[in-house]
Amino acid sequence: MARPRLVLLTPRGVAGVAVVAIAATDRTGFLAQVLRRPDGSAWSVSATSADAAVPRLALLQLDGVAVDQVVVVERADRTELCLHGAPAVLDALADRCELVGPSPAADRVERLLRSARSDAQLALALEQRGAETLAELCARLRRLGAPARRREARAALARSRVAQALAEPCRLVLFGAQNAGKSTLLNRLAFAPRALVGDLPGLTRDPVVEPIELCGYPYLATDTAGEGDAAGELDRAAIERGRAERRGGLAVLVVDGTRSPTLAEREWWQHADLRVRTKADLPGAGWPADLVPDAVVGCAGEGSAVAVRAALGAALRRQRGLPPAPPDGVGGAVAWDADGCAELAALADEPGPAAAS
Ligand SMILES: Nc1nc2c(ncn2[C@@H]2O[C@H](COP(=O)(O)OP(=O)(O)O)[C@@H](O)[C@H]2O)c(=O)[nH]1
Ligand SMILES: [Mg+2]
Repeated sequence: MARPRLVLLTPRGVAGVAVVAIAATDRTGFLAQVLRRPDGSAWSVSATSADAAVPRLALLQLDGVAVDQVVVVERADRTELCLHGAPAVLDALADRCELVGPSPAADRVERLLRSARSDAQLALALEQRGAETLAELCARLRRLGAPARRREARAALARSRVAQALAEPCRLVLFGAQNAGKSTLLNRLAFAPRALVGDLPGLTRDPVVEPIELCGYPYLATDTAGEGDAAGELDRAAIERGRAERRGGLAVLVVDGTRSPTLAEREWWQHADLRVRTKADLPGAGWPADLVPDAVVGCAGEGSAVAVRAALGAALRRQRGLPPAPPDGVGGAVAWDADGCAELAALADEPGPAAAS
């Protein structure tokens, strides 16, 4: 007999309840094998519509041993079993069938629901839980005429970018010269004295990583060792580590705005994703007109944090081309990965996926 397919409807956990579903076509023989009525007599699938969605108690019996009490709900197209979801029970069932987890997209939404750090993330997860799936959306778009299909696919792509940016923190890596003010900036962004600050060059060695939210979008801000003369082996290693951190993240150059940028800073200016002129609360001299920063901040005192966060958050939103963070979800189905975005881009007659940065 072919192994029946059992779909896991709830995320795998270490405890709690697991709900699994078996399709109507697979169920009769399998359920007769593994279920008993509470009095131990044989289980029969009640396919009458009058019984639909009526929960019934049963014993889950594997190799003649009752291992769990389960609630069975029969529906027209499937039977659902609400198990006590201890991993051992699921594993024992998985040995007897093909246990299929939730789709990656559904899993993504469940994880967001459980790990949400803001109201906006929670609202997005709840919205996406009830929204059309991407497959349903794409099937619907294929039935539309070309102009409407393109328009809706483009809107879905834009929604996807926002949803991905809301759900997945973007890595920010602060870099620049020693004493530029990177650690002070990180502390303002974090609303807390996370990194040591001082006039001593080479003070920051290990990267300091802090989850933060700016203008409603989540980030992982990383403070790194300043570029400059390395007094010894440890400082050289710290600078190398900082450079490695920048790969794959948004490189945020921090420049001390009280003096003229050095040649090295002019070089980094070309390659940075975002350029911040700091110490704007102090009198400055010699800032060149040709270097226009994305944000200008003064980080003196903890009281500056709100303004610093607003300035950097707005600059990042501009740099990433993101709208104001929507507090109540994005308004429809989204693609969570590059393949999904490519499918939507094809429906929009666009050349490639708009990957989230
Ligand atoms: N007034 C003022 N001082 C700052 C500002 N940012 C940094 N500093 C000071 O500049 C020095 C170096 O700062 P720090 O954050 O340790 O620089 P880092 O080496 O780039 O991490 C410290 O004495 C800070 O207090 C700022 O925006 N305003
Ligand atoms: Mg530092």
